[in-house]
Amino acid sequence: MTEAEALENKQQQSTSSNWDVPPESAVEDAFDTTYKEKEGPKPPRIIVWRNVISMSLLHAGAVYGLFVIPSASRLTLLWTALCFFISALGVTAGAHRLWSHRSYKATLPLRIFLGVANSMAFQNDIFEWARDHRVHHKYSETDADPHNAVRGFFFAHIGWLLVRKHPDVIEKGRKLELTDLLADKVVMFQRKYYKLSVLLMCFFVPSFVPWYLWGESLWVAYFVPTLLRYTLVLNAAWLVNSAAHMWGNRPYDTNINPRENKFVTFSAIGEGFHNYHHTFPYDYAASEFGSKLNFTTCFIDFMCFLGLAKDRKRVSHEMVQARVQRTGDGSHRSG
Ligand code: ST9
Ligand code: ZN
Ligand code: ZN
Repeated sequence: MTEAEALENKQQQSTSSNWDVPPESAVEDAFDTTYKEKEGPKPPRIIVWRNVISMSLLHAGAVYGLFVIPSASRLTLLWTALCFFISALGVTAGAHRLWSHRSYKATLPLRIFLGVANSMAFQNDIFEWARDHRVHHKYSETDADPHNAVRGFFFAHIGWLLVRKHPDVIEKGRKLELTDLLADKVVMFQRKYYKLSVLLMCFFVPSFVPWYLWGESLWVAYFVPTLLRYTLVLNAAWLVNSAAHMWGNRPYDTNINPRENKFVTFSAIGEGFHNYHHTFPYDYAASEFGSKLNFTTCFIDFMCFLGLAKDRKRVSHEMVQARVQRTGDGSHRSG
């Protein structure tokens, strides 16, 4: 089976109505080879000072949080780790693999959990996140890519959130087919109540629980499980856009920038196999190696075991091998 046929198969897969999952034909994550950047001078960079100030304060708070760690109780540290993993899963298993790529199907209870976890991560609402991410895949490393890594590490990492978007991002984004997201009640509910849900899940709950349940000081609870944890999850996600688009091998496709980056894989709970992911964006494991070094894939597998998820899409070994031979950089262990 050729890749094109496989893609077509994927798009033709039907959804069963009792799962309340909209059709997948809407997912647009394949690279658009027809797009050409406009010639002439680039539009001016317009700095959004409100974001510069809030991101600076957040990072200053997180650095202070590092110094507060010794005063935190063991339970608070465990809670911090739990909040890290829950919010990270809201991004990786939720906004990314489920809602951006539709690489598996999830029942309503799981989608509600992922929606709540996603608000804990405060990385824009699911609809906006998935729309930006689909434009990222479709127009990678061009003006229409929200975090175009050709503009350097800083821009791809955080800079893109500190300036107005390139007009092509918005123009191309508006042409995307997003009906699956619009038809998803969890996505739309989270979008409607986004600010409130972020206040509650990203700031209030992580601070309140340690104070109320085991008498942690509010000061520690605010700086460690809340600000420090939030900043760590943000930076772990941003590393996928920056480091994993710049450093590492390209065993699957040497024509694209995304790379296999072990450090990012570790910090972003399984999202650093980025050369593979951009080559086969519909694979639920976002890696050739299934659940190996991939906490997010383990989580999705466990959800399937519990009957809360199903229809995980995978790329066959033969197809991966063919691609490695055809476009890989030779670093694949079988290459
Ligand atoms: C954050 C996001 O951090 C992080 C994303 C990370 C992604 C990583 C991906 C990697 C792979 C997955 C791995 C996950 C790993 C996770 C590991 C975890 C351990 N298409 O936005 P505006 C429209 S967020 C179509 O204001 P400006 C928009 O609808 C952090 N339309 O643009 C609006 O229309 P209308 C917290 C689009 O003015 C209009 O354009 N959040 C698109 O240029 C204006 O929209 C923040 O810090 C599109 N793509 O401002 C907030 N985009 O007027 C940051 C926009 O009709 N955001 N539109 O309503 C902002 O403040 C602003 O968006 C801005 C740009 C200043 C950046
Ligand atoms: Zn990418
Ligand atoms: Zn992706």
